Amino acid sequence: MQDESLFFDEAKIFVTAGNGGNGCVSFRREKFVPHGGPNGGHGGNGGDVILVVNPHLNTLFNLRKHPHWQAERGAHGQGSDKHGKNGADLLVPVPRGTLARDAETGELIADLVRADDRTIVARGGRGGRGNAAFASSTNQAPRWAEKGEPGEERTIVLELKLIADVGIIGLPNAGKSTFLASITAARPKIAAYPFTTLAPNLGVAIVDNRDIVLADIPGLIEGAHTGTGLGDKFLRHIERTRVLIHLLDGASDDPLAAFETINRELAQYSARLAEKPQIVGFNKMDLPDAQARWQKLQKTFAKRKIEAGAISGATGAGVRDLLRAAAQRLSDLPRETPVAVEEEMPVIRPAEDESAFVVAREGHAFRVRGKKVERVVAMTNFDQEEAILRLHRVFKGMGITDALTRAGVREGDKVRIGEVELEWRD
Ligand SMILES: Nc1nc2c(ncn2[C@@H]2O[C@H](COP(=O)(O)OP(=O)(O)O)[C@@H](O)[C@H]2O)c(=O)[nH]1
Ligand SMILES: [Mg+2]
Repeated sequence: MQDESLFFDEAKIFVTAGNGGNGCVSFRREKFVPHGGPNGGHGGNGGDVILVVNPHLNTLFNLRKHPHWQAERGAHGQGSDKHGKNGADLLVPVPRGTLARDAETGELIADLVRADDRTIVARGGRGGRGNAAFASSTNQAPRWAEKGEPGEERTIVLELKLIADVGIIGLPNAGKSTFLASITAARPKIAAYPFTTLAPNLGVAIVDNRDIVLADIPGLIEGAHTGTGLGDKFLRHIERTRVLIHLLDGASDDPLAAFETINRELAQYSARLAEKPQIVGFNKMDLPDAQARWQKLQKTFAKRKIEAGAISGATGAGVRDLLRAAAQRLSDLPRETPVAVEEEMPVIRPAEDESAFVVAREGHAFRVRGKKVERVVAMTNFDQEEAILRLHRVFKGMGITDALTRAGVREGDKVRIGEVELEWRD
């Protein structure tokens, strides 16, 4: 799908944390001791999947190419109290400015801004305990062990919001790309990718010993806020810039109308975009047409108290002054203006009651849902009779047996918990 690949600032990845290793059932074997004590070791914990900022990355392109990430599982426990090794965590590198959301719920998981920011997106399963852990005064030789807990699985949508100080906006042909190319020391790294022109290009300019990151934001046209020309994808990129340089094609028929068209799009997308400080760059002043129009428009901008400068991206005339003005605006802003995605208030959830559960009918069967009960079942080895007996005790203790009885469960009915289907016995 060509269409899809136009944007590498969005990626969907599938992450699977490592399963916990199984606990081991084993008994000591000593000379002259007929029944040694239990010595089955624990399984190792599964590795987590962790998103980590790598400041050298500019895009999510690699993640689109490699969407599947699976961390190592924990090793199984062994006899002689040998615990399984923990599975290694899996680090998934992402560029600065990556937002991660749960694909199912849309919940914001992380906003990775600084170099080395990291967040766990899928937790490895806990290792199952070996039978040594279950020895008690009433059962000195338990013949069961826990299975490892399954690692979390999740689908995650990543969005890249660029972190640029200055956004360069303007209608197509205003001269944005030329302007960025003329001022920036480094050519953007993403140039090698074939669809570069549709992605915001980043560049760094040095103004009075200060690095300013600029983004050329293409795709703004009339109707952009409704998605025309995929403009809404680009508007999103502007959210994090702090100052805008608004370029006008001085050689076009009506630069002022172009100016207003863009500002309308910004305002219709969000009030915050409309309020961002703007400096107008009246471009292509190397052309006589532009020079003639500037005479009139300069006064119009002055009257409206809009800061504007005449420039030529082609010759470089006026460009340093414009950058200096932008740098000035930046330093006028309060230092750490929060430019992140504040419209999403942090979601405060009441602490989840892990042992809560619900019983529901599922056709002729019953389904029990709950975090703890699902975990306990997933960690039960149904080949071990004593493990099943223990599960029954846990069900009783949690009130699940009573709840199922009240719900009308009968001998022989199917009871589903997580991935497991049990046949009910009294
Ligand atoms: N004469 C002149 N042409 C320019 C100037 N800046 C850009 N252009 C030309 O205008 C056209 C559009 O420029 P471009 O940078 O691609 O605009 P963008 O669509 O805003 O990125 C290209 O043909 C450029 O060569 C300038 O300062 N003077
Ligand atoms: Mg361009």
